[in-house]
Amino acid sequence: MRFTAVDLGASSGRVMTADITAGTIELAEAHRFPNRPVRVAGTLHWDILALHQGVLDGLRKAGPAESAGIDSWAVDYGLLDAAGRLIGNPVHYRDSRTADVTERIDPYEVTGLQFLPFTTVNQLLRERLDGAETLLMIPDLIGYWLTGRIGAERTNASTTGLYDVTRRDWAWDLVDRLGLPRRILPPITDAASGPVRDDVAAELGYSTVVTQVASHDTASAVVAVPAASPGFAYISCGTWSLVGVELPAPVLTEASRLANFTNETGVDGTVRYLRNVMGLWILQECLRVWDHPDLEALLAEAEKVRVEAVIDPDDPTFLPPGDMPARIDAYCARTGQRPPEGRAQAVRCILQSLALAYGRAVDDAARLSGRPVEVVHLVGGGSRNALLCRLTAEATGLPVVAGPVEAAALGNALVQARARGLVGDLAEMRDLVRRSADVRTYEPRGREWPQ
Ligand code: ADP
Ligand code: LRH
Repeated sequence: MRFTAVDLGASSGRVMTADITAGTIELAEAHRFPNRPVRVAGTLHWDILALHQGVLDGLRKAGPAESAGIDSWAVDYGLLDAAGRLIGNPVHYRDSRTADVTERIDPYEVTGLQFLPFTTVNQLLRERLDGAETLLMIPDLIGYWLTGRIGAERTNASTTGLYDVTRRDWAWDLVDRLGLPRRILPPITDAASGPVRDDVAAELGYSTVVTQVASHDTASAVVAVPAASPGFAYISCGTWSLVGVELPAPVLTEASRLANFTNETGVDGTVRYLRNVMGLWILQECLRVWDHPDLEALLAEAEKVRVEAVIDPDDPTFLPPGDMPARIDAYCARTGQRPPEGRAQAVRCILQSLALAYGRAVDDAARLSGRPVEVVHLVGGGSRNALLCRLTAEATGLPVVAGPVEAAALGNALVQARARGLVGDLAEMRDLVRRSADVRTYEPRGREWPQ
């Protein structure tokens, strides 16, 4: 059976077809389009209409399938008025409107979330909500435009700072305490599906059903981690790196809060216990500032150089868009280190620093959850970066299994296949990925760079 996975990442959107049988899964790219944020009158927005157009173009190119599913980055949302029209254009989580947020407002023991300044709740408190009737997270918004159906998909709802991770419902007491209108939060859904609107079917040239998947891209990516047993950590490695373990229940201890670990909801009641690491975003911004040199050639050069400097990728200076090479230099000056010289050294400095941050996060996840970790699965676009994978094996002291690259799209398609009875539980879905995906293992060796 053929399924279509729409996966909107912070750097690109893609529409993939997945041909799934009881024993195999074959993924192919139907369409890829850049996700280019737009600054308007000082505010950084997602170009939501261009993204929606990319989805329509992709669905048209992909052609008919059993169903389609949508996932995207978390946290961000659109607001609808009483007539169901979008009010304003969704704001990007890297916009400066939350730059002054330095403390959490949602209680850790309720939401279980790490502190991130741009969490939905912090954005909402800086938003005019007078005319707003409905809040839709980005995949729910695209789903609404395709099908006319309104709902809050659970995995994404769990990233808002307004979700009670234990009671598995909106944290209504918190919503009331913050003075946010209850009406804007739609019912939380786990398995909603429905046909596309007639006008959408006319535009696509066929009709299809949109099946609700784990619409938070990280939740979908973790579904497709090809782990064979529970003792694994994952690094979902794209624009962000999400580093942690999968658990049956949240960890809401004080030690966990202090280590800034999050408990996001996954499929089948699982918890993604992880920390956000700033990820390849820093490299992406360097490439933009350097006018897009060839990444693979640059990585080959970075293999050959040595550099001492280490940055903390999670330093707030690296969050907003901007001149990352200059910020790395400034960071090094501030911390008494010799800055990297030239692009290859800068790239190596970023990758070593990320690998060290991954090492800390994997250690913390294992220690705070009590879950032993024997292997690290690195999935997403970063799994194509052999140097990063090797450094990660060195920094964690564990074998790193790299791939699949398009984990989120695979997880998206697998959850659709399950809705049609083609596959069973998480273990079965992962078996299928293990049998079909291209992965490469990097064994740990001695570290070749300073701590
Ligand atoms: P997102 O879903 O956040 O848009 P992806 O999972 O698509 O991110 O990953 C994008 C990242 O993958 C890029 O920033 C880049 O660093 C890395 N990447 C993509 N292609 C390659 C490649 N050929 N070699 C090394 N790294 C790559
Ligand atoms: C990764 C991701 C991550 C969130 C961030 C906003 O794409 O969804 O899980 O923290 O974007």
